[in-house]
Amino acid sequence: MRTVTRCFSFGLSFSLFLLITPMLSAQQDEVIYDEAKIPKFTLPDPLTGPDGAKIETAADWEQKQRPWLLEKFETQVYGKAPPAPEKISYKVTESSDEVMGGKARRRQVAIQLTDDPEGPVLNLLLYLPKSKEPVATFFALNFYGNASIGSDPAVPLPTSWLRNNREKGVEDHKASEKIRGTSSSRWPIEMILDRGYGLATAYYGDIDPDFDDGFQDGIHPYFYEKGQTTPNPDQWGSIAAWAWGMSRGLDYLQRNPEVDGEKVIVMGHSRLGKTALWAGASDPRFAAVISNDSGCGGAALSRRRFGESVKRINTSFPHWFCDNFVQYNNNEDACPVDQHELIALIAPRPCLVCSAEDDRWADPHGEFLSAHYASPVYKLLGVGGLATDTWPKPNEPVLSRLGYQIRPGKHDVMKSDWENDLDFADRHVTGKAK
Ligand code: GTR
Repeated sequence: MRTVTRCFSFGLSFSLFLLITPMLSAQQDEVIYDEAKIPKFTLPDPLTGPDGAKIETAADWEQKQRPWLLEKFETQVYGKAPPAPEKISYKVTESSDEVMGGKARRRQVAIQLTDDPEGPVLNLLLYLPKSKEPVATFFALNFYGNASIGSDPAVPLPTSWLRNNREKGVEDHKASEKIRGTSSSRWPIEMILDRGYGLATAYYGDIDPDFDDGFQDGIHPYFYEKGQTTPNPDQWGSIAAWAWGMSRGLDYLQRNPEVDGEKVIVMGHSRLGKTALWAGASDPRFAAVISNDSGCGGAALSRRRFGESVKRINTSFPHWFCDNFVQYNNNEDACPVDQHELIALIAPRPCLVCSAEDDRWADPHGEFLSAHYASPVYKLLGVGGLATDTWPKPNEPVLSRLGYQIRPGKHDVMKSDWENDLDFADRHVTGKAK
């Protein structure tokens, strides 16, 4: 069996897992919040090929193992996305060089997601520091529309379907003026610009509204074959659609000469952290990847079943992953891959995994272990792995090229998260810091 031939045979913390028992019945649905209750498991080894042979060179990784793993994530976890549309078409809908007291620029761009001019549009908001040179830029999707990230009155309200939310003034799935700035604590725009980076964002619901409607709305129907009404079991769910939409955003960013298209950092929180990881893994044009509290189906190891499990996530959010992923409900060991291999797919590019101490649902320790077990791939590719073997304490970020940080507090994006993200980008993307 692949999972046996590809298993790891090293690592102190991992061997401990092998010793830890009380085995839970595979059927048990109790949420595990205790390391001692994690069932015994064996992780697939990213550096063992499907035939059991060791991957010993960068060339074997790039030519054999990486494509094999990528295909497994495509067909078993997130679902295959279609190729990019043939034409890239976008329209600048608004532009100003006098933002934030004149120190920044703003661009708003409607990106056509399909070749159909009536098809869905990704409304991208881009803030840029005034700079003569193209700037490295963070690209992160948002949960409630571009107007929610700040107080800027020039940013229109989202028009796509939104989850109802009284505090944010969303009723009947439509935004109202009340939404403006309601997510601003997660978006320290001025700090990002002051550090010399651009910030691009777009509403994830522009790509695919985040509810289970059998994939009748959003981007999916535009790619159905004649007679097809829902994606095949190995075709894209919503996470893959959001990631694909990010690639379309990147198509535009790489054409804007104000942006350094070789230095676009994909970042995301929670379900959008899962999305950021998959976007970075599936689209090597992203220069670096940062996941924040991404949890199950993101950075956390599925086989640990700690906090949110594969069954839980597939039950609560049946539209996020491809239908093939459902066969791993209470059956994680049968999956040919685990999430450390998702991070390995990003190698040798910089990747920072971020956790929050109280965010146990997302399994912070499992997020760390994913980075830890992806490390051998970074080392094989000659860039050095995660610079620690032990789970760091909160507020002691390990900003190696494959990095990890945990902070105190809850499931959220905080200013301190962005400070680490910026420090990480300074070191590994722009080289502003060593
Ligand atoms: C939770 C879900 C998590 C995470 C989170 C979020 O309900 O269980 O996997 O994605 O939502 O995106 O906010």
